[in-house]
Amino acid sequence: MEKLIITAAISGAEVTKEQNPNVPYTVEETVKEAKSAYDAGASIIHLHVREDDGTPTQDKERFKVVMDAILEECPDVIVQPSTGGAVGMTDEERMQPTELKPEMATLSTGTVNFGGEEVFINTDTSIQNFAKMMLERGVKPEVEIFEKGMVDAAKAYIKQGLLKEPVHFDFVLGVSMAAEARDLAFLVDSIPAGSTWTAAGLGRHELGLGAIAIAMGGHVRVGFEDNLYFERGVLAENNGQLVERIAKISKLMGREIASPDEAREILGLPKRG
Ligand code: KMH
Ligand code: ZN
Repeated sequence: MEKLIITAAISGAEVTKEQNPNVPYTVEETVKEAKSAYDAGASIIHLHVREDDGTPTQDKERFKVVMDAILEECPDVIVQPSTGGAVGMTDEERMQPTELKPEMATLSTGTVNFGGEEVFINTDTSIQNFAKMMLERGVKPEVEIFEKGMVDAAKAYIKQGLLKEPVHFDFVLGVSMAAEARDLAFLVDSIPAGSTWTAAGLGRHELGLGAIAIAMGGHVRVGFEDNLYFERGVLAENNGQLVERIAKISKLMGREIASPDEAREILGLPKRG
């Protein structure tokens, strides 16, 4: 089977040091987390950045400093900034990191409830603008899917020429849609032939959904954005611990781990210059 691409969502925008003191805020902490994930086998770093006090920001300059520092330590890694940012940010704020022309960035194709009063809003107009800008800037979207309607929306954007095939999807399950094997199977069955996909299970679903994705031939995302625990009641010490565990499971299941350049090839990204 194809090698496994591991994405590490090292920081997130909603998780805090109060929940796990190892959540990175400063540039140094964020680089340390990226390096621990990279050393353990992650080929993609999905990146949110924070101010030193933990406030989420999409500030282009902050992203540049963090991305440059990550690439110093992990020279071949694929850095994938978030364009989701944090709930409540404007589209203009959210789009800023794509000005840096990263190889990839996320793109959510629908609106989703995050619990309580929190709604992650993505209107049709916003999504079209985000997709257009990513096309212009040569940034490959990772299409973030929280439920099946977002796959159908993505297919409409393909038809409109706003998403180029082959599309790479990330199924983030356990937020809106459940994270059962049948949910993942339904989504995988719904995407266009030739697409690639990753699964990210929230919290206690991270491990089980990851193993299912490995068996199905997909790829896996782990990390503090999705899950702060190594096991029930035990906080993860760093992102590397979570990456190392899924890499071990993958190898036991007969799938080797993709290097960043192998991940580029699988995802159809241009070779590094
Ligand atoms: N933090 C959420 C509002 C993404 O990174 O693109 C958005 C999110 C998805 O996490
Ligand atoms: Zn994210």
